[in-house]
Amino acid sequence: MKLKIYGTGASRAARPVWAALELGVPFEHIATPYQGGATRTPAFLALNPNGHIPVVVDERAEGTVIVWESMACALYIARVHGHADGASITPATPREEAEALRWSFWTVSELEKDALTVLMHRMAMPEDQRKPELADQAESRLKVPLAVLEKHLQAQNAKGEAYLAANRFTVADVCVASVAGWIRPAAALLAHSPAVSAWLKVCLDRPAQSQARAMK
Ligand SMILES: N[C@@H](CCC(=O)N[C@@H](CS)C(=O)NCC(=O)O)C(=O)O
Repeated sequence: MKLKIYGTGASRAARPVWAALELGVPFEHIATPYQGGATRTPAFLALNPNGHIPVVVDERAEGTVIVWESMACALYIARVHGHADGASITPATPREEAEALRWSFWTVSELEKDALTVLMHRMAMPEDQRKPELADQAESRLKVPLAVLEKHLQAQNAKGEAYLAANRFTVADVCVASVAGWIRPAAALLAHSPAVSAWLKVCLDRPAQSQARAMK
């Protein structure tokens, strides 16, 4: 198959997989766990010298394209394998493109680190290794970006648009919701952002999201 996605569902690889599933693009999933050395083999490091998943490999007539960085992978799949028809997750106008780019970059710079701390220290790590004080500090910092996201979604809702970039689910929502979902263990924090909470639930309830997360 011409499009391959390396990774596992319980990782950042869920982002490009989610995008591909939303588009109905055929792809081969190369199951690659992030633990146990699979991302440190010479063959894998030739694909991504950082030794991280996900990696997207796209065999094209003009040559092989390799993409790493999960947000870039999801945006690439939407742009190159989707159709800018105003119906799919692919941005269809310059404004939608700008929203997808800015919210994806914003997510990795403003949200991801603290969201991951919340996930790890409230839920994912074994209880005896969690440090609740780290989660408390992360939640306190997250109030600032969550207020920014809340304000944007409120403005979108006031315009009759239910999603980040348009009045339809786009790759912008894939990129942001896949990280914002990590904050769900901080229910009290999310309760202060009703538009974010409602939007997040709608995004994460999409069948392609659970399908992506369930991939080995
Ligand atoms: N900024 C990168 C981070 C990738 C990353 O850290 N992936 C983790 C899994 S979620 C990984 O591969 N860890 C294995 C390792 O670092 O050895 C991205 O968004 O793709």
